[in-house]
Amino acid sequence: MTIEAELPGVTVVLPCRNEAGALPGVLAAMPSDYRVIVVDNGSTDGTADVAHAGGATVIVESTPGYGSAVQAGVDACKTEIVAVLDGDGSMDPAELPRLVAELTEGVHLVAGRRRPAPGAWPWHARLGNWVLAQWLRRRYGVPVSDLAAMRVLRRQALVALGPLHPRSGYPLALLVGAAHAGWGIRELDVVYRPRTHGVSKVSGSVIGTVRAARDFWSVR
Ligand SMILES: Nc1nc2c(ncn2[C@@H]2O[C@H](COP(=O)(O)OP(=O)(O)O)[C@@H](O)[C@H]2O)c(=O)[nH]1
Ligand SMILES: [Mg+2]
Repeated sequence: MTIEAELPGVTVVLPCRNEAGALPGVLAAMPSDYRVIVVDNGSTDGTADVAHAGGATVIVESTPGYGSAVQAGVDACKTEIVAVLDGDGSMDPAELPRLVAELTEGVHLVAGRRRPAPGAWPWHARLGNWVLAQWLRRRYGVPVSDLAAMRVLRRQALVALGPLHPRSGYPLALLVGAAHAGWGIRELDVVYRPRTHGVSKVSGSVIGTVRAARDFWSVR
């Protein structure tokens, strides 16, 4: 078996499609000792330039979808710890150190449980998320009440799960994989605000939620 060279510290993966407006605020709130990888997927608004200007490493992933973007970012990480959150300003990177601190012995994943501010989370997306989290609890005993859009993980454990899902099924596939692998999982509250700029690509509309639900369904 090859022993991978692994750096200490945290790399944050930000999947971004057309997040040029929100990204400067997200990057400005990042803990200064964290590395940041922005994974762009065909943005047309200069997201990659904004990410470069903000000091992030930029990766261009050709396969569209949230899961493909996250996977590409994780593949490029070299640090012991990987964090993933949205690049739309809805989550606060300043909360990451608190999650990282919970990644103690035997814990592989610290999952953010979104505590929404008014207007942050459309009812259909929130309901779908709740139903799936209940299903995960009952079927696999995964101790979460949110599908953990913001998460902190041990990189080697994540890589060992292999490819998960190319689109919106990724967060659910991750938790199912984590259950099969017997990961230690902790859940902590995180704030969830309305995105600061731009428009939702996933669950902001009913049609987007239906698409996401179809992806989730394919994970079971
Ligand atoms: N690179 C990439 N990022 C994506 C894609 N779809 C969504 N994202 C990003 O994933 C994050 C969550 O998407 P968002 O549109 O906010 O979904 P919502 O929170 O469910 O409304 C944001 O940072 C998006 O820019 C994609 O196909 N490629
Ligand atoms: Mg969002």
